Amino acid sequence: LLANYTDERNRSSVTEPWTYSCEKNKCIRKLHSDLSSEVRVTFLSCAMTCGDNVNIWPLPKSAQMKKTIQNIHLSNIQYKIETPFPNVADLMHKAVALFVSDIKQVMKANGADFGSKSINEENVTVNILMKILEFNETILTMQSDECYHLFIKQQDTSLNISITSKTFFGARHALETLQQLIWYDDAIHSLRILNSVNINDCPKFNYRGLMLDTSRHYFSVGSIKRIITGMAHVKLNRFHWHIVDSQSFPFVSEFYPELSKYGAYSSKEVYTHSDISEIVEFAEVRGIQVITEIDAPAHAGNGWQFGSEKGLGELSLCINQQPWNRYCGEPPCGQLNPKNNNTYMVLEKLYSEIVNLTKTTDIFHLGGDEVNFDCWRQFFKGADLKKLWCDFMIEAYDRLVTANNDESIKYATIWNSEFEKVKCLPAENFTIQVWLAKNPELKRFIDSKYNLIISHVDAWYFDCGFGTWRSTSGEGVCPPFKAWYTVYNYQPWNELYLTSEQMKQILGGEACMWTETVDEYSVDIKIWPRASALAERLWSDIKKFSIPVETVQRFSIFHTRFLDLGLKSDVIWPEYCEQNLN
Ligand code: CP6
Repeated sequence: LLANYTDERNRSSVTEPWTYSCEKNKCIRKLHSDLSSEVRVTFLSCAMTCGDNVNIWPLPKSAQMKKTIQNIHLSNIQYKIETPFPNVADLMHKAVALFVSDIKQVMKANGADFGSKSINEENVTVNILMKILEFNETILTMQSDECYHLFIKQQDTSLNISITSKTFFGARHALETLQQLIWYDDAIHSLRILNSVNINDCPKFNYRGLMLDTSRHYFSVGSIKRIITGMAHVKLNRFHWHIVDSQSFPFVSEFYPELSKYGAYSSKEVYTHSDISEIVEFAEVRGIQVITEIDAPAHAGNGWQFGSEKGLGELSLCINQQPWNRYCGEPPCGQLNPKNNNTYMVLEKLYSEIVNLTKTTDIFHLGGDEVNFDCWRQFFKGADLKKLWCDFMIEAYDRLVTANNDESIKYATIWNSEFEKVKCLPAENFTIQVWLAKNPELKRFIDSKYNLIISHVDAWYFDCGFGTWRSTSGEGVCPPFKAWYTVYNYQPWNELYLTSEQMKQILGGEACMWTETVDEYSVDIKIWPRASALAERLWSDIKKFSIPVETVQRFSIFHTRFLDLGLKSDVIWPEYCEQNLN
C-alpha cells in the first residue's frame, strides 16, 4: 500500500494508507487494513468541513456558518463594487485584485495545476457584491469604522456573497475573512468555499500596530512590504515606522539631505521620498496607515553632525561620548540640543515632509523616550532637566502643528518615561505608548486622562531574549523571549476594572520589533506568528483564562494559510500535536 508514496506533500499523486472521517465534531484519520490506528487531525480540508470551529483568524465578533461546501471556479467569480465614492471604488478594485492573487497563491501552494482542466464540472456562478455607502476615507483615523457584514448564501447554481461596510477598511477586512473561507483541495482538484455564512465583525480596538526599527539594521523596501502584507492578513492596521535612531539616519530629507548623507549606513541603505510614498501606497490598499517616527530628543546622533557645518550650531549633543552607558541607552550616544532653536527648525521641516508623505491624519509619533539627564547636565548646569524635556516635547508638538498646516493633532504619541511624574504634557493632545508601566501605574495614566497604546516590554517587545544583545549595560535588562502565547495572553486592561468611558482611553496596542539583533533576512520569523497572536488579542480580545486547544488548532490552520500565501512564520507547536489531541 505504501509503494505509491512518492511525494508526501502532494496528495493527488499518492494513495494514502488512511481515510478521513468526521466523527463527533472531530476529524479522525484511520489506517486501512487491520492495523488499528486512529488519530485526530486538523488538516484544512477536514477542519473546514467538520465540527463547529470557526476557522478564521482573528476570530470574528459574531459568526454563524454551516459547514456545507460548494466547489467553485476562480474564473466564475464576478465582482461588483457599489459606492458613491470614486476613490473608494478605485482602492476597492485594487483590494479585489489582491484577493484574487492571494487565492491563486493558495491554490498553487496546494498543488493546483492551472494548465490542466479541472475535473470539477460544476458550473456555479459566484457573485461578490461589495457595498460601501457611508464614508469616503481611505486613511485611518482613531474614529474610523472597520466593521463589516459578510453574508454567503447559495441559490441553486448561483452563490451570492454580500459584503457591506461603512468604509473601505471594513470591506477590505471582509475580503481577508472571505479568503480564509476558501481553500483548494487537490484530492478533487477543486477550489472550495463554505456556502452558508453570516458574519458580523468589528475590532475591539482601533489601533492595532506593529513597529519596525530601520535604524539598527536597514530593511529593504521589499522586506517592509512583506511585513505589511502579513499585517493585512491578520487585520493589523498601523505600521509604526521607527525610521531613524542614533545609529543610522536612512530617511532622505529633501530639506536636509546631509542627515542621511552623513547618517545612513551607506548611500544605498536609504529611504527616498519615492520609496516612502511607494510603501505608503502599498499599505493604503491594505487598509494600513504608516506612522513615521523621528525619535527626539534622545536617540538622535548619526547624521545630526551637519549643524555646525551649515552654520546651525550643535544640533545634537554627546554624539559618540564615552563611556556610552553613562550618556545613553545604547551606543553611539546622541541627544538633541534643546537650547538651540535650529534644532526645532530642522524638526519642523522633517515633520512637514513626513506629514505630506504619510498623509498624516490625527496621529503622529514624537518619540520622547529614554532621555539621558547626564548628557544634558554637562551643558545646562543647574537647569531643571525634567522641565527642559517637557519644554522640548511641547515645542516639538507646536512645530508639528505648524508642519501640519496649523491643524492640531489629537494623538501626538510619545513613549512612556519619566514624564508621567511631571504631568507636563496635556492629555488632550498627547498619547502615551506604554512600554514600561504596569498596574497600578497604568491606572494612574487613565486617571490623568491620557489615551494609551499598550506595548509592554514583558509581552509585546519582540526583540528581547534571543541572547545576543543587551539593550543597556548590565545583565537581564532585556527580558526573556516571549512566545506567541505570552503575546496572546497579555490583557492588562482586564485587571483595571475601567468604566466603558475609561476603556476608550486604551486605543489599542502595538508589537515592537527593535532590530539590534534582527535584519531583513531574519525578521519574518521573529515577527510571525507572534504578531498574529497580538492581532487576535486586539481584534477579538477574548477573555483570557488559558488558551483552549480549539484556539491553537485554529491558529495552526491560519499558520498553514499564512505559509501558503508565501509568507514566513515560526512554528505554533510541534507537528505531532496536530495528531495527538484526543
Ligand atoms: N530604542 C529606542 C530602543 C528601545 C527604546 N527606544 C528599547 C529599550 C529597551 C528595550 C528594548 C528597546 N532600543 N529608541 C525604548 C522605547 Cl528592552
